[in-house]
Amino acid sequence: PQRIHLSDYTPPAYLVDEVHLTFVLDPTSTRVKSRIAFRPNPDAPGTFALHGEHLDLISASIDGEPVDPAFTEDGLTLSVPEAPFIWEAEVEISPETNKALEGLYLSNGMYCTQCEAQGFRRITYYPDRPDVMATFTVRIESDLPVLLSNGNLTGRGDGWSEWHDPWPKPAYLFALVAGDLLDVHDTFTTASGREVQLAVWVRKGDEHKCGWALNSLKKSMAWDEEVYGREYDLDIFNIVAVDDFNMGAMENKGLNIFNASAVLASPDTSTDADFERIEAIVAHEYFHNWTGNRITCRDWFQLCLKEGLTVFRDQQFTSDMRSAPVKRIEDAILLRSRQFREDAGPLAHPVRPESFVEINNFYTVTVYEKGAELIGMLKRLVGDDAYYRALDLYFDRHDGDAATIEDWIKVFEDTIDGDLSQFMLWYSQAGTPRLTVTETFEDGTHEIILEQTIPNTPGQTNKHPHHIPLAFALFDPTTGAQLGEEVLADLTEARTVLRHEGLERKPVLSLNRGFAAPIILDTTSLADNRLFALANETDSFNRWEAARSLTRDGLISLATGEGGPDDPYFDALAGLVQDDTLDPAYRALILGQPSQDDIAQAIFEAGGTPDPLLIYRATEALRLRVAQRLQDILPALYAKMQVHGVYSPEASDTGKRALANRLLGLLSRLDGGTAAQIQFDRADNMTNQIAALHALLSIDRGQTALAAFEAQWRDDRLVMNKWFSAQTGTAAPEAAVATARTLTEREDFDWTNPNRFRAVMGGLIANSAGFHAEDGAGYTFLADWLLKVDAKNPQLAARMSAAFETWKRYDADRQDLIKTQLDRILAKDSLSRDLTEMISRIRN
Ligand code: B3K
Ligand code: ZN
Repeated sequence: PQRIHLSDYTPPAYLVDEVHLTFVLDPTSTRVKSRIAFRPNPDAPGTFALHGEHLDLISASIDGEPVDPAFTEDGLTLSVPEAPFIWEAEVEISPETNKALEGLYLSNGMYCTQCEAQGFRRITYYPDRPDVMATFTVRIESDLPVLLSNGNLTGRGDGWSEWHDPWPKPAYLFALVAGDLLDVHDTFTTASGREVQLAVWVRKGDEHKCGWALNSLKKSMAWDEEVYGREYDLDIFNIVAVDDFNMGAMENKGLNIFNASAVLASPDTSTDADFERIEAIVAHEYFHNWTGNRITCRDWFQLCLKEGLTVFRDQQFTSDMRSAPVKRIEDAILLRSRQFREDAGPLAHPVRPESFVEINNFYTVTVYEKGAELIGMLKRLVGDDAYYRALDLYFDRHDGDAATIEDWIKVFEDTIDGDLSQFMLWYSQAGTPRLTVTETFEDGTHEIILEQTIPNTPGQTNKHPHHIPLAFALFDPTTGAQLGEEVLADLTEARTVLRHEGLERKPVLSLNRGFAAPIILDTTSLADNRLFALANETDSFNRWEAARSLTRDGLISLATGEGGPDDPYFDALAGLVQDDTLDPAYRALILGQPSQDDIAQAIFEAGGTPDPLLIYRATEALRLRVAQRLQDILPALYAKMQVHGVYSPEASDTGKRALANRLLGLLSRLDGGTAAQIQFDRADNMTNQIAALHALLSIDRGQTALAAFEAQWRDDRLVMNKWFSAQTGTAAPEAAVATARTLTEREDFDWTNPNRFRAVMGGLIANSAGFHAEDGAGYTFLADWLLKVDAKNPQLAARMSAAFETWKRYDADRQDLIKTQLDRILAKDSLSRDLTEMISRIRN
């Protein structure tokens, strides 16, 4: 397969003004007629070529004259007039047999599309690249009652409908849906008075699960007007729920298509976390209308232009809807466990990659989450006021463009009249920067010496220092009071010294407040500050961080055969958890443990070899010790955190349930599951039901509840996914692979449904000690499934294969076992481009 390089970019040789498509839908022989107005690009003359894959070309003509194109590896080519012309073609495709879930496919009798990044070429011949933008007119013919496409409805009759999207768009934003659907609708009036028809389209029976998504959509629309001054630009906004979908959702212009799990919500079937996730994904896709659709990407290397910015915007939105400190901690947990891990392993790549074989492999936590962190840092560096002025300029200057990261940074440079070339390195250098901190104190002068290094990553060595905005504060060691205001230091050198004079005592440092820079702080020298921070820290992130860091060190100590945390740690935890001035959601986070995988990474980074089983035992042992220390207060606090009355997914009740359920997990270590069983039996919402089930399963008392849960929910696919993942996720290490195998043998384990496959396999992978079982059974099991799934759905297989990215952390035996599986996968004939690229990168 061919490797594509950013440096090889050339503009399109032919531009498109208008696209007309007619679909005559049929499960195995859908006909797609296209009528496309092309014109030569005066700035970039070249040959005419169209992308196309898995298409059966029936006929083609130019300006009405039949033509006979030459087929190429990824489409066709043909000599064409040096003047505007009309290309017409008819192709046949088979949605029913398309299990890759890319292009046009059938999901439970419903037609739908997924075109990002390069799925449109599976629908018809087209210049399938984001810098070719055109208006689309679409006619759909089918007996199905609901026929949808992008833009506004322009006509409809028996067995057909017609749509026109006035906004020029790249093909990846094209969408079509046809099915027996119902809509739940509402309206939104924009700031300038335009009334927009909003609808969520679902199967019969799911109507009662649409309210939350609709409400989230309205909140998003209002928020984007208020905060970014962005109004919606069509008369209709449709959301469709689809059962089989490779990711969360897709921002197609005016017709967002969602994984059913990212849109359907009701208290008895969805957890608080589901509600929060749905709110955020609805917002994310809606926000793409400006950051992604109105301004799109010139090429796929610029993916972070739309994704990093849109993630940042949805994070801001969630912070405003809920608790900003809690959201920041949640984001940091995700970033550190997933993105830092990616950055530290064989799959590390810059936020703007320089080359790829399969672009779908680059929809990563680095592009998305680290991409969002870069926006956050930019905002810190220039200040809020300049940030929003820069964004106004961006929307103004680039509306209708397919833009680049250079365009984006230029907008900021012009706004602040400054030079951000060093900041640009964040987009091109992979790897998480490490900041080593040392301090000196002499004659009232305190020095903080900060040394910055960026580790080598595949293909990249000898990196330049980054421009890091580092927020810090000093505290008085005796009074515990903060000394002066928080300061933002601009680190641009490999070594920086921050000096403070005239101090009576050596101050206590609080660094990288708010986790404003996505870096690893080497805090060995600050370890003594953590109990102080738990008591005195004024930055909510760093206070949580102190607890987190103590918990992590306690687990490492236990996992490496030492004694674990001391009394002061447990005392501090007990104090915090009972502190009613703290948000319950925050207290729940304080009680949380890093994942076993995080501990493995930490041990590896400290030069050790992690033993998954010992780490598992350490997490269990620490939970028990925390439970014992909190023994006297657990029942009362658990009772106090119960929420009575009508269920609400808003932050305040959610926080109480989060704390209550965290306490329940601890309680069940002491009472053998009595409280958890009572909660399970009485639960009137999914949050409490599934938390109780998890608590019971974790202490191996879950069989009765498991059966009851299945009997209650066997007909609800989304709820049953929770049932599947709960089992693989909580199984004891020695039973995990067998549990997963048994589940995959069930009738209702339909692995062509990505949600179901991820439920079982994702649960197993998260169960570190189970997946990394000494005999290698977890590795063989995953490899078997990757091979099987890859033959139908390469994206799904490729994504799951990242579970192997950490293999070099482990002992020689485990490494050998994994290597054997990686080589076995690579040896398979007709492996997809997706999985070949992933496994080869991991193997190196
Ligand atoms: N833009 C889509 C992701 C497309 C993934 C293609 N493999 C969803 C999102 O980020 O909003
Ligand atoms: Zn996105």
